This record gives sequence, structure tokens and C-alpha cells, in this order.
Amino acid sequence: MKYIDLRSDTVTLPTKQMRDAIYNAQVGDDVYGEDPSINRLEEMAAQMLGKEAALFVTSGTQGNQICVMTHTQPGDEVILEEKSHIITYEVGGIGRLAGVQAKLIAGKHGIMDPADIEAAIRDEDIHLPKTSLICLENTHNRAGGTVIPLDILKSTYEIAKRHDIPVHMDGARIFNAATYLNIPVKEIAKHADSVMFCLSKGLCAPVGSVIVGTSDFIARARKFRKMLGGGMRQAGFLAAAGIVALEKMTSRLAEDHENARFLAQGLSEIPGITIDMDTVQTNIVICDISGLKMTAGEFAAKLYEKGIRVNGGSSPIVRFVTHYWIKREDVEATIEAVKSLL
Ligand code: TLP
Repeated sequence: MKYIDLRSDTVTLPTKQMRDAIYNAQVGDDVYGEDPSINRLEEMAAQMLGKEAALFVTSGTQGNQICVMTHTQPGDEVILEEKSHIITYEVGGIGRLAGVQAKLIAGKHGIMDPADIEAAIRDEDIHLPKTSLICLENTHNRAGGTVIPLDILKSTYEIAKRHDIPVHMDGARIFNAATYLNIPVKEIAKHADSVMFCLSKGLCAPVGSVIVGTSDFIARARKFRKMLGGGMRQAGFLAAAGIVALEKMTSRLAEDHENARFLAQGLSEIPGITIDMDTVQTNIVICDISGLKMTAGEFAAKLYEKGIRVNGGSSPIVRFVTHYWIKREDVEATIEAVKSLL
């Protein structure tokens, strides 16, 4: 049975063009810097994001962790939004790997107020940890794919510079943010010192993410990637798909956003389901199904019987994610299937 898979955009399979590119890829040993496909992907990524250099990494998680390790020293403190991916879904990595502690700030729709960020920066005092990094998430996953407005990005970066603190952006879905704002992605990236973005989510590549920053930052990050076992040798087969992702897939994301909006509209009209439509900006729809008197797990199990996949759990919150392999008729079928549960 072919399922309508709305669990995540990570489930996207590579396109035919990606499979051809993988088959034909020129490869070499990347630990020696000799993989032409990886070198090309890194050059493209740096150029697109307006940074000096880039590094291909195994995953978004690895990319974020490497960036935190590169920016900080053990014992430092990192400012993060309280529902951010780094603090929620990276297995406590920043504590274990970078040895830093987190200072969490509650955001509105995942977006931290710059004044709250400034207030969280530690003073110079013998008792206090050093605030050595500010992390932003754009788009914000748990908040429903929300985009940080440019003026907030700009003032956050100004505060960071005034205090001489670097900014890392978890831009797993930064191309969705750029699509929403209708600006080149480098206009977002210029308000951060390092950015991680994923090739293997809405852009459909099978594996990999990229981090970008200054040449010095990337040289130091490269050593941490090696330490974490991310020196992948002939990984140009993966980079080849990543190149197609950057060339062909970044400009089509508006279609996923329209489908998400259509889905959210349809679901929000169903009694028992609540959606904050203000958060439906990109390809993620977060629904509160409390009114249906079932958990996300029960809801997911019922939808699964109808050929639709979403993630379950004990909470009443269900996330739907649209992507390349979800067409308008799949969205319509999903709305009808949810209606039929009532
Ligand atoms: N998010 C995944 C899960 O890990 C929750 C998903 O299905 O959405 N930053 C953000 C904002 C992400 O959403 C993700 C993945 C990552 C980083 C990590 O990327 P990977 O999965 O490549 O390690």
C-alpha cells in the first residue's frame, strides 16, 4: 500500500535526477579534500549563503553539534529557544559533546524577543559562566515552521555583535524561510555567523546537511567533524544529490507551503481540532486535537488504517509536514480521512 506520508519532510525520497547524479558522481577521498562533488557542493553552499566556506556533514544534528563545539569552550553557556531542536531532539548532545550548559528563553511562536536575549547574556563576574553563543532556529520546527522576521534577526545580530557573541542559526529549513520571505537565502544568513541547513528534508536529498561560516570557522569545524566520525571518504555520491537539491529543489518550496495552508484550513474547520493559523507559514501544520478526545497516538493509528501516516505520542498535538511527494489530492484525501474519523 502506498501511504500518504506526512510524518516529516525527512521521509522524502530522492528524485530521478538525484539518482542519476548519484550514479554518475565523480568521487575521491574527502578526508584528503579530494572529492570533487563534495568540493563543488561546499562551494555552491558557501556562495548561496554568502559565507566564505562550507562543510558537508552527515546530518542536521551533527552540523548543529559541530557548530556549538566550534563556537564554545566547555563550561560556557549557550542561549537557546526553549523548544528548539538543539535542546529537544539532539539527545542532550551539547552537554555531552560541547560540555556547555543551556540558558533557555521562551519564544513567541518559537521566536525569541531580542530584549530577552540581551537580558540573558551573563555579566562579567567570577561566579558566572561565559555566554559564548546564541542559537536561533529558522524555520522553527516545534512552533509550526515559523519564520523569524528580518527585523528581529537584524536586532538580535546587532545585540550579539555589541556583546561580541557569535550567532548560530539552525536553518535546517532555511530555504523554506527564504521562500516565505521571498528573498535570497543569503539575506537571512547574513544575520548569523554560522548556519546549518539540511539537504535531506524538503530538498529531497537522501543524506546530509551543510554548515557555513568563515574559512577559519569551517577549518576548525572540519576537525570536530573528523572527531565525530564524519570524515566520510567518497561521500561525493551523497553530495551529488545535494547539488541537485540546491539547483532544482530550493525554488519549488512555495508549493509545499500552499499545500500546508490548504491542509491547515481544511483541518481547522473540523470540530475538535484547533490550529493557530498564524503559525502556518511554511510546510508544517501543528494541530491540537484535544477536542477529539484521543491522543496523537490513537489519532495516528486510525489514520494509518486509512493509508495516512503522521507521528503519534501521548500528547494531543499532531504535526503534519508537506513536501515534494505530497500533492494537492493527497492533502484533500487527508482532510476527508480526518473528517471520517468523527
Ligand atoms: N527534525 C526532524 C526530527 O529530528 C524531529 C523532523 O522530523 O522534523 N534542526 C531542525 C530544526 C530539525 O527539524 C531537524 C530534524 C534537525 C535540526 C536535525 O536534522 P537531522 O534529522 O538531519 O539530524
